[in-house]
Amino acid sequence: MNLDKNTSELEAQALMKQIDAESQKLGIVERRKFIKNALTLFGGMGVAAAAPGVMAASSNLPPNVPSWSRSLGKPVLTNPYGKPSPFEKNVKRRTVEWLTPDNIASVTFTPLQDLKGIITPNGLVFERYHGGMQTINPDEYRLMIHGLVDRPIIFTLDDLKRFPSVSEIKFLECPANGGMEWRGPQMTGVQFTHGMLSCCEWTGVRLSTLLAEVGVKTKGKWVLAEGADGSGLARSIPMDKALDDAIVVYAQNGEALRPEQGYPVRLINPGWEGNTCVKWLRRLEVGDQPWYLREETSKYTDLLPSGKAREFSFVQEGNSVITSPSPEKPWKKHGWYEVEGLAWSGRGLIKHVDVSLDGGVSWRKANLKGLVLPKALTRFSLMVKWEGQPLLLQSRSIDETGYVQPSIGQLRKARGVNSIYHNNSIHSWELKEDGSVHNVQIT
Ligand SMILES: Nc1nc2c(c(=O)[nH]1)N[C@H]1C(S)=C(S)[C@@H](COP(=O)(O)O)O[C@H]1N2
Ligand SMILES: [Mo]
Repeated sequence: MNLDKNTSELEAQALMKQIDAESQKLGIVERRKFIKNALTLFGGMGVAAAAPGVMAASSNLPPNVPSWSRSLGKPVLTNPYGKPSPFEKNVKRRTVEWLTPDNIASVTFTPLQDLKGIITPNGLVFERYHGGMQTINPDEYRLMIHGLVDRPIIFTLDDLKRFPSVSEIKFLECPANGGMEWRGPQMTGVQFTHGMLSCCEWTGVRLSTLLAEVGVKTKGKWVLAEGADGSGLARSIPMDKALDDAIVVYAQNGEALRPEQGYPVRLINPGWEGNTCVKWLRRLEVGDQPWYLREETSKYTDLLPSGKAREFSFVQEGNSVITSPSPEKPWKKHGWYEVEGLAWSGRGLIKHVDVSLDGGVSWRKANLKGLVLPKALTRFSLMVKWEGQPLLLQSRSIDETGYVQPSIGQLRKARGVNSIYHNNSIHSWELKEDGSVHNVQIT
């Protein structure tokens, strides 16, 4: 798989021009020449990645005063909507070309290896579409609530924003996360083994608030949530969940939902399968039974060895993964390193994370860093001194219900290998003597 075709020739030329102009301003002719030569040298093979390094290698390192300390910077409003440094362009969503037949009913993965803390920046939240991304005019947006209710209603976006709002940090995970690993290690990086995962601060109205407004009839036991995109994705949510912590969301990490995440309104069912978190939410219909019993719609189930299917596996069970080191983040020198990763449970708080360096023979307790919140990503870390010995790295989470993350062997015993969904098994990385990291499985 070709992960990165770095920067194109054009971009490299633009970068060079910029460096040229800046150098001229400073009268740094020598450096400019040097860069020009270097660029020709590196031509066509990842030029931009080389250029910044080349710059640094010239006159910007101590004891010299770097160019950026001797010139004025760009004015305010250079980027009216800010964006990351051009040197961070490798931090991006990625697809796996062979995974889906087209790129409309498809998925991109979050670069977990590059993130810090627990919040996923909006531009890096993984995307999952059944019928592509839609861009909806908020003036033409409506949410209809009907079915077994006393006062069916159609809300505008402004109407929704007048209700008391909540803001909560919750993870969102597609149940297919890790699904390619049921039969054996397959994906080449943590972005692909675990990147159908994000964690945002979501703001919106509790679904319970809206349901109180319309008045649910006593026979109303299920809520059908339907999306406005062409896929018409619809999921039936049990009334208990709808009245518990479900949120009708219009903001994400402080700003309006991104189109990728269902602008202007989506449903968030904290801790539950991502597919229940219907984007571009158009309609909520209260019924007395799950929707698929009334009409054909697709269902998310797990095919078991017995030939039977497990259904209503709504909760994303306790999980964890080491994000550094990882195939994308090898170790390059001997000495101290911080092993870091993420743990999460759809049942609530992460209580405890263990890290093993020897494939699960012995375990050490990891630290939980920063915010530890229910149904949110939780960051763990452990300092490790590496002297070049090979390691078999694993992490194992325990949540507040006492649920211990299972091994892939335990999970296969219970579910076989025909499932796509709900592989929350302990993940293993093999760190070799050269510091490179590889996806392996230990049962
Ligand atoms: N309307 C609609 N909602 C949808 C989908 C979709 O295709 N259409 N995909 C679902 C699936 S399968 C997942 S995993 C999550 C992904 O949310 P994200 O794209 O914000 O990461 O959205 C869910 N909601
Ligand atoms: Mo999904």
